[in-house]
Amino acid sequence: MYHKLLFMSTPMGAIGSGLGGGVELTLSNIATEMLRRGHKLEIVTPQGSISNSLPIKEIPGELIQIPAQNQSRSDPIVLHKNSVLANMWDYARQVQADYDLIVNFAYDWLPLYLTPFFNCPIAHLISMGSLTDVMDQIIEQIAINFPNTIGVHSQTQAATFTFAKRCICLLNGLDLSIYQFCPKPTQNLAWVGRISPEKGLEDAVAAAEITGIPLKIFGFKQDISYWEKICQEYPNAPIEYVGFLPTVELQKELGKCRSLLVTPRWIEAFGNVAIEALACGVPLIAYRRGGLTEIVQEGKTGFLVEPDSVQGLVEAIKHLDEIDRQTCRQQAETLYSLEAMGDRTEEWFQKILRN
Ligand code: HBI
Repeated sequence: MYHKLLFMSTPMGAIGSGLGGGVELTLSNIATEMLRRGHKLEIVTPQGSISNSLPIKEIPGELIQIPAQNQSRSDPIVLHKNSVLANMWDYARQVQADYDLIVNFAYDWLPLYLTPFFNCPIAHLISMGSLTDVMDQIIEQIAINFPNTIGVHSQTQAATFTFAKRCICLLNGLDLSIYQFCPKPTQNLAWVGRISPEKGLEDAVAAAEITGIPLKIFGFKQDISYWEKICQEYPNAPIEYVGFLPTVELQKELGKCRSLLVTPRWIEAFGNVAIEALACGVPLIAYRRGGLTEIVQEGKTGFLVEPDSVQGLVEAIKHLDEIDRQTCRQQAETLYSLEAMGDRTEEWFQKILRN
């Protein structure tokens, strides 16, 4: 049974710009797998997107959607003039008759509000936990009136919403063929992510200073003053800022590390960098917070640590030799391959189309 799918990307940035965060990777991976399975598909995305083989439809408009994670709970919805989000959904309205299912990847109010106005069914893959009252309300309304159409990445993320039991949990998936298993690591620890306060980098740096084990830092320096504050606070920490690397280069460097430290201050819906590390055979040391609590298999593929406890990180580092790196790769192959994610996603789509 083949479907005609219309994927609606995030308005945060053109595909390939990196501005769309984890959603860019998620959308591209699901699209690749759906095409491989024989489904027809088009991706609607802001102008300026680059995408090797994926069929994209670029839409003009202002990329000025406020990042939802920067809003406070009571913030109202803001839609600017010539919003690319509004333009993308006007295009979807015009072509909806050519598709069996529309899949929304944006964490925005408009696609959810428009759902009852469309004839074509719409699936929403929600990329973050509960952030604002107005988003919670509209997601709940759709979850109730359009059963099975709300997808999430983890039970912990779903649990941030009052309607958790109405959410379909999809985990996430990667193209494992671009992640090479590395059996023999160097001594280095790794930290990967946007360098921004909610990612808690300072704790990983503190652990490197205490243990004296070098820490390689990968990621986009989003908040320069935050980075400079860390350097002033830990002048002797053995850290090296590698920079933002594209996936193929990142996995090569990450794979050589003894462990990935994951130190989020906020509830990460999932943990894309964590499954990238597992795919390379790299054990995880992560705060017991958010989606990571469902990824780390305690004592087998890593250790979960008391949130915000640097001492906990230091303690876990001492036990790294107990972890078999092959087991880490195995978990990625069992749970996070494109095949496994494709099965979960296809099943979700069928469930909606059977409604
Ligand atoms: N904020 N308003 C808004 N819309 C999005 O689609 C969105 C966002 N913030 C972050 C984000 N998407 C992606 O980076 C996700 O990967 C989290």
